[in-house]
Amino acid sequence: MPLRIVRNDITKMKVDAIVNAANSTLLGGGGVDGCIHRAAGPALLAECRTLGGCETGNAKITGAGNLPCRYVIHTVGPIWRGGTHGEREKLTSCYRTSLELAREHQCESVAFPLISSGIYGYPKDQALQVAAEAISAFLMEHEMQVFLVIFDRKAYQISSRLFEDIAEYIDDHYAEAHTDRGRLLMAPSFSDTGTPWPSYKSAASLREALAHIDESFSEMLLRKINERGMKDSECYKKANIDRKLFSKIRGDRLYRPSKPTAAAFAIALELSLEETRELLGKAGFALSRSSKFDIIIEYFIEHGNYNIFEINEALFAFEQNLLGG
Ligand code: AR6
Repeated sequence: MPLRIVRNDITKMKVDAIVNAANSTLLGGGGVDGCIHRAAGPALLAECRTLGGCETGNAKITGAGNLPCRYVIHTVGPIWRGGTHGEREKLTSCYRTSLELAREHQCESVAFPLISSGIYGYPKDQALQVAAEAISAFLMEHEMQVFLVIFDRKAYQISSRLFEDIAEYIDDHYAEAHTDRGRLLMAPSFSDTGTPWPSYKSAASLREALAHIDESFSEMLLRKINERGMKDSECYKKANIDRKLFSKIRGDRLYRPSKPTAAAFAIALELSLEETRELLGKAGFALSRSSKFDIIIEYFIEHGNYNIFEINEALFAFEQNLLGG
């Protein structure tokens, strides 16, 4: 999965490069900077001394001392001063220049902390949004495995309005699924093959479904990609799926994806709820209102928001599996 949000201590990440949220002297400090220098040992500071500092929004690369990665990329995030001093542009630039530096050094995997969101005071929800946007823009152009490492789940927030809105949506739909009426409405129906049978709103969509009754998940996926005039790469990147997994699905008519993979393609293809149910059904899954994961997916589709990184932020906040491979 090209962008993954994980909870970990960044010094433990086994990737080609980790990124340090440094200050302009590059001579160490508190927060993640302190953790990285402590874990790397004195060789890192010795190499940093030769770099002559670094400007805000820029990045420099060194070896990694005793860390399990090969490189440390030091970037200097902006100090938050109310958001009107070009903070967003500078923070975006930190991610972009760090990723470019990683690519120049043939790194295939990179881990970032949430730059500027600690001592530098950038509001965490906004810092996360900038990070996800900047990384996903880069991943539309390049192949790389990128991790966004969140140290402490409590320190992690999606915007509180979005959180409350989703929480409310979950409450409403959970309640619906647990009343008798809701239960009847939600009772899954199955076809002969045991595949959940989606409901069709119109005769046309039923005809359309019958025409593709023998279609497998991978065939349906490839057909939808064609119908939308998308390139394969555009689709798997939007789905946050790596090329290898996509090739496997493409080459195996009967490939059975996991639910997060199947749902990720539904989001990449911007399918309606009905079409999403149909695609998931091809992989043997249903969208149920007894599952938070499913309700969150439904929430975003209903709101016409197909940004997989935003959806993953919300899934992460509600402690659910993330979309992708
Ligand atoms: N692994 C992953 N994330 C971490 C770790 C860790 N081990 N430790 C902290 N974080 P900060 P900044 C998170 O303050 O805001 C230093 O003194 C932390 O929870 O490290 O860019 C530098 O020298 C937060 O979400 O960096 C600069 O002077 C995020 O990392 C200044 O701090 C960034 O917090 C830079 O401030």
